[in-house]
Amino acid sequence: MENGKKVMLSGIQPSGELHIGNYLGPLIHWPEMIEEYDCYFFLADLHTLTVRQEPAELRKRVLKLLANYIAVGLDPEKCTLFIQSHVPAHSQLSWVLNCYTMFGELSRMTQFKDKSAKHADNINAGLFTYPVLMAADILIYQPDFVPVGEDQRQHVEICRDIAERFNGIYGETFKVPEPYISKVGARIMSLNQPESKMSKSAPEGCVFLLDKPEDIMRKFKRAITDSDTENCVRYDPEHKPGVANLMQIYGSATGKTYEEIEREFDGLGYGAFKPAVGEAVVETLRPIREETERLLADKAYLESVYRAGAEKAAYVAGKTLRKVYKKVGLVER
Ligand code: ATP
Ligand code: LTN
Repeated sequence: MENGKKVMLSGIQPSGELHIGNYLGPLIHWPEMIEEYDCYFFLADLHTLTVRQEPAELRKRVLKLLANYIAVGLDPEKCTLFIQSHVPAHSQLSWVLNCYTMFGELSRMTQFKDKSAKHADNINAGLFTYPVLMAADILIYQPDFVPVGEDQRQHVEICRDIAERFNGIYGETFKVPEPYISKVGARIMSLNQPESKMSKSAPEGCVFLLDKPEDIMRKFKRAITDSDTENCVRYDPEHKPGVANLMQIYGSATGKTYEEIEREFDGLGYGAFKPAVGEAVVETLRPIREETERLLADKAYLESVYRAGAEKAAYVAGKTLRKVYKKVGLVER
């Protein structure tokens, strides 16, 4: 805790282009947090290695994601932005925590089961211990809150279990963090398959942050609504998942409630609603796209940001790591 402020931390994998699920879910809320909390936001490049990557592509994506972070409003002067692999203490703590995490608990992780099914030819140990590295990422900064999307709740829960287990054996060492999941936008669904979450691994249903306005409009005009004959904008996720998802996206982009949206499109139908959602998203993303492009042209600036971030992060992370090494009985150098 710095200046008595609560601590907040989160990360995103540079595993592909950011989509509006990543943005309207967790990321959109991060800039407002930097005023109130002591925030750490990082790029989880080590996690990305759990799935085979093209090295040159991965390097480019890291810079792009950093530019995205700054473009959405994460001012590097007001929060700590860094690259996970630049702070080796994460991996060092991860090893220790591996020895306090059970095979059975990791086997229950739904992301592990999903990703093993998707990458059946590469079910590597990193994919299995992914949540332990994530727990290390978190616990090493002693945060109060971890803002993520709904799909990451289980990983924050196992992180809490690991922290409590460790604290139970060695006495108070880690703060046990809370997940921080926004009500609207926590699970944005695919535009062409509203029963599955919008995901980089299914790009057909995604709207990407850097998509051109005409592509965004086309994607929304083609978005699946519902097979009912009602043609009425009404929030009913069970019976009308496609419309509910578009309402969620429109609500996150404009700040309007579901009742306000229903009233706005009363009697107008999907033909008016879908382009309106497209336009709201275009306007929300326009400044982000322009600012990302500007930042990507200034590599020296991006470099200065991640260097300074790593230095600040490493200082805090080092303190926790030393404390942990000492508690478990490793001899100090
Ligand atoms: P994906 O499943 O899209 O390939 P991922 O699960 O590896 O990606 P990241 O890009 O690492 O996700 O996720 C970054 C953040 O975005 C996480 O906090 C995650 O919970 C959130 N997130 C991912 N997809 C969605 C979605 N469809 N709706 C809301 N939040 C999401
Ligand atoms: N697994 C997360 C990315 C991630 C993360 C973290 C999020 C890695 N380490 C620590 C919050 C805190 C994901 O979004 N797929």
